[in-house]
Amino acid sequence: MELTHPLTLDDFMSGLVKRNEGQPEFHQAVKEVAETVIPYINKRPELREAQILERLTEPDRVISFRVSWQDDEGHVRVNRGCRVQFNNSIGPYKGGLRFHPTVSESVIKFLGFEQIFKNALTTLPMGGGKGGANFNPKGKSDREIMRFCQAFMTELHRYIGPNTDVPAGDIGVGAREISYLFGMYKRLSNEFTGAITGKGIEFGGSRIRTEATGYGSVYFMQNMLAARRDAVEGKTCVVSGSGNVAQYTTEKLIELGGKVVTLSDSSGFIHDPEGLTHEKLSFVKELKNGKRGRISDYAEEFRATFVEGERPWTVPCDLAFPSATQNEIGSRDATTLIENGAFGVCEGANMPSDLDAIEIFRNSRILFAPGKAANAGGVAVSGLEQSQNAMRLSWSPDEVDSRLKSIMAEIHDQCVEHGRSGDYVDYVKGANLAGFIKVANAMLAYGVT
Ligand code: NDP
Ligand code: 2IT
Repeated sequence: MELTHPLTLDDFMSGLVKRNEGQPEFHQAVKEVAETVIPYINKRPELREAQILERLTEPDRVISFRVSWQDDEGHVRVNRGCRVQFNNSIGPYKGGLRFHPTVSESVIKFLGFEQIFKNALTTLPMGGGKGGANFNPKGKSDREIMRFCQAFMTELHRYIGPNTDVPAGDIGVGAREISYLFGMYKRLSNEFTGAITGKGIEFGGSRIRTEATGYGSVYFMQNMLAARRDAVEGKTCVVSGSGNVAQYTTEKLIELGGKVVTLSDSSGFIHDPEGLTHEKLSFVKELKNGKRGRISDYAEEFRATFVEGERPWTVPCDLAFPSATQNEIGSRDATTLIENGAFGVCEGANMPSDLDAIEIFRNSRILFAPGKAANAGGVAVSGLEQSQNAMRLSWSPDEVDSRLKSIMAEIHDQCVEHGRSGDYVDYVKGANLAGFIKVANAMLAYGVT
């Protein structure tokens, strides 16, 4: 009988918070989705009766495991590894692994939850999952990283496989870590299968996977701008982060005539008013991917300033590309960006804007692309890597790039279809609804599972 009352956000969230105490990042990610899908659920009683939102917010399983390894001094070290297999309604679980000291069950659950909708938006058959460890790769030797990755995979391999769950990279997990992880997976399973994506080109990796998240984020911005007959050329852009996503966002922006004036890391940001060039970006790639140094070195190498301990949102810009980590934009940052003239924000990172910042962006009606739409290019090309592995062939860079472009355009179209009201497109509502409807319909079709 209670089903005759409409579901309210407050009731739903108070239950969710009770069931998931002490997991603020997870609460935040769910609230953003619930707010936009509950009005839709209230119009489709069959979704309410089947408890689709309640089921969708409870992971299929959470696997937690010990990772014991030895550092270069021979000391035994212990970390906690985790894999959240959230939802496999439309395909095998798929999502990255994060190695960072801040990793907790809450962080992995927020990422796994977002991944369900993001993966649905790509149009490829992928479910949602995420994993990682509270391991800090900073300052570790290559051998320590190898031993950690091997210890991590010694446990994880039991739960993954090309038709079950396919991990990839995320913060702290790049080409080097994926290689160690895949090498160990291959040994333990005695199979050469595409159970991990982001692999090297020589052993089953896809062209353009390294570039895909950053390029895809810029393609998404191009789509938003094109809808109002505008383009990236000549725009001043603020980018945060200096890792994989930030580097290839910057590369594509430079290629399209944008002027990127900032990059950052956890120590602070650099401001280069003249803008990055391909040569300056090569320095950043070598610094971050090779030497694993700090972004402050950029300011010493070129004529730029380094602002310690701050984020770049006070630097005036037309377009902002938060590409570092969650909750890096709060309400004050959002207000500052808008006051300084920013009219487009594209989330390369996962959940970089907190709920207050999102509200400010939506109320101001600027172009705001949420991460689950804007950064879906990475997992999309991971999906293409899975296809190439299954077919035992590899596509050319142009072929993968053109598929990436059409997938980002398709995601943009879905956001417009579900988020348009009058001449305004609410990309948050559009992305959440489009992803939700696809997964919810599949869950409904399966009955109670
Ligand atoms: P990387 O590890 O390559 O780079 C992360 C960057 O963010 C570094 O510059 C790092 O600085 C900075 N950073 C990390 N944590 C913090 C923090 N707590 N405070 C300030 N800066 C921080 O990761 P990626 O570029 O791959 O990931 C960046 C974001 O993009 C993440 O949110 C990730 O989930 C998301 N993403 C990544 C995809 C991918 O394909 N790689 C796909 C879709 C989304 P420092 O070196 O000082 O730690
Ligand atoms: O957040 C993400 O989408 C990723 N880290 C990429 C996941 C993947 O499976 O390529």
